Amino acid sequence: MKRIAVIPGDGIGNEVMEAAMLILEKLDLPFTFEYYDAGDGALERYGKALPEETLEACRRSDAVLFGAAGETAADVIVRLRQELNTFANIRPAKAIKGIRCLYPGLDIVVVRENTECLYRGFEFEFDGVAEAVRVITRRASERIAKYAFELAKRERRKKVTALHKANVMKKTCGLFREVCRDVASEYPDIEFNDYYIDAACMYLVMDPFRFDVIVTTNMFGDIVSDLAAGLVGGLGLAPSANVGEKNAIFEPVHGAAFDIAGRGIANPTAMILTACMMLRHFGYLDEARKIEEAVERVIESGKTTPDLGGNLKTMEFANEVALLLD
Ligand code: GGG
Repeated sequence: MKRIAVIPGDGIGNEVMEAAMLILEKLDLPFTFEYYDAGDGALERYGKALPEETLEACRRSDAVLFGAAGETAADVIVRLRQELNTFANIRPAKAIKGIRCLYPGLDIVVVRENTECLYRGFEFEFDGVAEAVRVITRRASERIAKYAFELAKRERRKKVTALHKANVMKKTCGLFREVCRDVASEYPDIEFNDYYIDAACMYLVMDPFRFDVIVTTNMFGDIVSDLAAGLVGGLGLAPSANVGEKNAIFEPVHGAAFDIAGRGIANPTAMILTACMMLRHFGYLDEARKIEEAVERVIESGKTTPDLGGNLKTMEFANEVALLLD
């Protein structure tokens, strides 16, 4: 039996989680789902965005399924990734058939280092001066670079591209680039190159097919994965996984989207595809594929949520997917 800690979180997190759970519960797999509180709401209720009980439950669980973080993202999801040492954030940007998007057929994966960089949380403010410390270590850079190459090998991908800004941040990005180049030499069958992050953003918009696997540091990875999601239809479709040696956290790339929260119109596709990443993690490959195909068929038939031009509500979309799993 796998113990899954479910944290709907803030805003649309609650709505998209309900949709994903409808699908997961239909599969009748040996999972127990235990719900925990975290986020802006938890901060109001208990004075802590990540209550101790939630953190302990996440440590004990086989996986965490997370909905969305709001204003307390740094204290909830960023902290959880660090506490659970889920060092690799895998963010695929794959065009779903039937979606009208900028780049049909695109299939790239962003591998984002998840434990350090500017998101380490070392920020200070004194007397009108705010400072942040950017931490990049050889150990974490090597670990994430190896993860990216192993992912490329496993998924039969041909190329890994490292993104950095080593001409300006000579020490931090310089170290990251050096380590990526060293690791690349251990994988002669996989093509490797590196770009400055700014140039890479332009290439991503103008010619994204030059990318396959992207590996980068924490903050660049956060930004570039939103950009990549925009190439294939937007954040409503973008799943992600945070994985470490022991723990794993599965969360859609999107945030709490307070502007549409509570109206039942959020696109649950990212959350459903995130649940599929969790199923794959546990070896349920057929189940994951079946759900992904069902999502694709519903979207291809033109039944979509408003972000994609349709008029389905969140749960109506989930029900359409669930019907195809019978
Ligand atoms: N970019 C979409 C979004 O708002 N995600 C929530 C968020 O900020 N998460 C923090 C992170 O991914 O590091």
